[in-house]
Amino acid sequence: MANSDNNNKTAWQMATQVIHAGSGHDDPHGALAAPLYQTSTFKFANTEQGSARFAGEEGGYIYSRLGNPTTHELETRVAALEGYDAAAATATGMGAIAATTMAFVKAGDHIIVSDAIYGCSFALFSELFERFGVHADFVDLTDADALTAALKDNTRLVFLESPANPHLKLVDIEAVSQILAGRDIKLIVDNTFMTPLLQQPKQLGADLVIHSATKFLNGHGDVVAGIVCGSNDDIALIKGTTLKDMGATISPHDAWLILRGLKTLDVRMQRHCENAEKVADFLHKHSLVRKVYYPGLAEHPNHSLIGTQMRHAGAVIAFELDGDEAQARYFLNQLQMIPLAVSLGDAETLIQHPASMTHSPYTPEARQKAGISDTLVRIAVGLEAAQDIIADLSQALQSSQQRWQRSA
Ligand code: 4LM
Repeated sequence: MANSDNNNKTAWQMATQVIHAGSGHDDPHGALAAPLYQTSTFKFANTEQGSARFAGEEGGYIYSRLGNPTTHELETRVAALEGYDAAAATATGMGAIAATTMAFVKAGDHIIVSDAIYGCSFALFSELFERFGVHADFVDLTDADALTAALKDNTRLVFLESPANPHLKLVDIEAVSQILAGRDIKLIVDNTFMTPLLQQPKQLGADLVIHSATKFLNGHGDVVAGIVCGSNDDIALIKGTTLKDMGATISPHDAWLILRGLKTLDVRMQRHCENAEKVADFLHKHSLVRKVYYPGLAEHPNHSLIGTQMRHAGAVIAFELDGDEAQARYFLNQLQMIPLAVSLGDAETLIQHPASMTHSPYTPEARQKAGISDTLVRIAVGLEAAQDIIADLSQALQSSQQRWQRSA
């Protein structure tokens, strides 16, 4: 029996919602897990039915680029968690950002983007859209006056990440939405670092919420995918235009894997967050670490948003070593358990060098302006025992220290 009224179960705790909310699959055999419809196309009973489906006069599936029952199950599940009517799952997080933005802009339009975001999002807004006549201004959205000054008559959307990749700068989302109130401007929040368990941008005024589902939502490092959540009208526009015709559609198998991952999102996030607190504390106290960027630390400039905008600081930490870029690279090369890899939200703790990796699409000037230095290291804390993560960081820091002392 389909749990068709599950979207209304808002009284459930999030731990329950990640398992039940939005589930609507109706398998004739009563399968508990959502069935995987690994099919590219769907048979019509006759030409009348086929034509009616294409004309939108009859529901039902046509072709998996346009929709698929496994994908739909993922969409209703994540939409319910984020508190929206609907969602569109995409091939990657970048696919979600591109498809969403393109659904709402045309040549000559203007968009405002937060000054610190993921490197490929920066490239998309600063280079690719520019080629099609859509200009983006990168603005410090923590500064209300700067946002107000950047608004133009042709501004169509504001895009932000909070916490920002890679150094966890926070934007007061509600303050931004209040400035945009009454204007025909979509506020789009990339909630990848938080998940709906830690932050629900809809409650803060966001029109659309995007995830790289590659990260915490899936949680197992075996999928690249994205999703955008919003109103029925906005999602219908994205599905009916950019997704349909450009085809950044998710594979049903990837949707199925994310459905599997979602069930443990609550317990995973708890461990991720507990571990991150311990790692941040360790780094903060270490003599070789010059600065730690983690909103959970009292010294973070937006620490007060913890407990209001966001329930927890999350599991991504950035830090600066007390040395130069060569020293930062030496430290990264000494790690034994922690893989040197981009991405985040996996069981494995992952560590990387943003300036030469995730944020290499920035120009050096743009990186400097956004505060992404060459000595910055980003760690996405995983699910291992915190003491083992800390032991690996500790031995790598110690060996770096010895090497620097030798060469001093
Ligand atoms: C990374 N990030 O940081 P796909 N939005 C945010 C992201 O961090 C990312 C994307 C979108 C990293 C990938 C290598 C806040 C990606 C893009 O990779 O297209 O699913 O998501 O390490």
